[in-house]
Amino acid sequence: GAVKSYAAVDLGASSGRVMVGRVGTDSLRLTEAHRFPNRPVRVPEGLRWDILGLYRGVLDGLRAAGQVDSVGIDSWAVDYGLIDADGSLLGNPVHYRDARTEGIAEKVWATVPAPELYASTGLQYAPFNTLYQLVAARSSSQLAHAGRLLLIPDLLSYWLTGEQGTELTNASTTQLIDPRTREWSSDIASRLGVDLGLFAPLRQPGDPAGVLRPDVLEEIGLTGPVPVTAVGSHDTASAVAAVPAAGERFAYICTGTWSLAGLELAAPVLSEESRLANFTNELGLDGTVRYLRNIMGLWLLQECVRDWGEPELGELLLDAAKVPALRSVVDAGDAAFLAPGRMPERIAEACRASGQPVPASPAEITRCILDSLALAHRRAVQDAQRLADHPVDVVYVVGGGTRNALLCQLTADACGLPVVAGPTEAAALGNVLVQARAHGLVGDLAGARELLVRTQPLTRYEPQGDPARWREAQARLAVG
Ligand code: LFR
Repeated sequence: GAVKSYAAVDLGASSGRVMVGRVGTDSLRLTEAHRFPNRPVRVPEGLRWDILGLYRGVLDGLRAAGQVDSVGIDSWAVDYGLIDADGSLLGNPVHYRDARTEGIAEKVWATVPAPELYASTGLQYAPFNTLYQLVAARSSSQLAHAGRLLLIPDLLSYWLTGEQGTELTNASTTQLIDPRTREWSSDIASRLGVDLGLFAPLRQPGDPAGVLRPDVLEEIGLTGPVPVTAVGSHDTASAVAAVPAAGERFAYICTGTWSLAGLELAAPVLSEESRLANFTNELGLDGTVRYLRNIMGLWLLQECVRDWGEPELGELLLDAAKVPALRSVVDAGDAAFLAPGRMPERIAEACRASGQPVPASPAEITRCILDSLALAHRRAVQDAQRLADHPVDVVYVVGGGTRNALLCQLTADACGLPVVAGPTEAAALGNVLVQARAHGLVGDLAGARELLVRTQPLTRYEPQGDPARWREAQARLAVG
């Protein structure tokens, strides 16, 4: 049958890429057209995204991708650009790790108590949820001059097409959407002084999102019309769409800068117990809910590697594998690790504070991070099953962490469940599959996942060792 080509723009916190997916009725091949670093910049007012550099990377990538049948864009969540009455971007989008939201949540909860906010929006507490960012910016002159707010993928899509929209899966990370109705929560917004008129109309994954503008086509050397298709524009929504699972009894962990660990559910879990366990209900494809917990993820290691002057990662992991297991662990869910800088010292301090041996060498610190991540994966997978009353038999690991065999094996050991690892470029694949589906090439979500199982290399890890060791390590941390 016919093979179509889709460009998937996938922007992560440390790099962006443009991938080309070639999809037929029984084939799926992904190749990389262009990869570029994403380096945030600290200016006097705070930490900012280099959005023009990212847009340049997108254009370079689309040029390298060549003629395609459609383009889809996904990125990290919660962040946005403000647009003035002339249609121009106001300032540089603020990075979610910027300090401006410190102390804001307490202000918000004084107006809408935290339990009520959770029952209405289903989002776990994270200082950077768009709602808190908007409240932090309430009296800024940029917000006063803004006519429109576009989330990062929607902003890039606007620059490419001239059309504005708000894609639903990413909108669900603003803390302004009700996960039961999948519509804006106007009551929460009005009580907190957030103008929902800033947002462009909601779009569903699969909706058309315009065509590349003539000047864009000319710049990248393509022939129009080239449509842009709304995908699960939150990278985690795209990654979950590409979990190669069958049935319902599975957990997933999307690994990268973050580890997002949880379940795919048919309805949100909004109980007070769930809020206290800090689980989030983000929206997925086809009416699904991504019930998951944010864990600091490989950010902990990325920041250490930066601090150590970028040593070779493969060697570091080999050395870490030789360090005795579970000597010291930290709480990889702790928001204390959110900000950049001094990561090896902060990890060592956390070990000292909990009375454990203090890791010193890069190999020891790396081992501590991987053990801690596996432990946090275990806790999230166990808590999610209990809170959602949804048992699982297998854990799927997708994303960048699938390259880290030690992390995959430790996750299997910690969870006491088999881990199936792959695909690595899950977000890009989910992005491609939603475009292919919008054009009638693949069936429903289950059909798309079957295609992944048939076409993508997957690695299975069986749980090993004594699970009691993980229980004991968990007991050393004050949490859970
Ligand atoms: C992962 C991710 C997470 C989100 C975090 C911040 O890339 O999108 O899902 O919580 O980045 O936006």
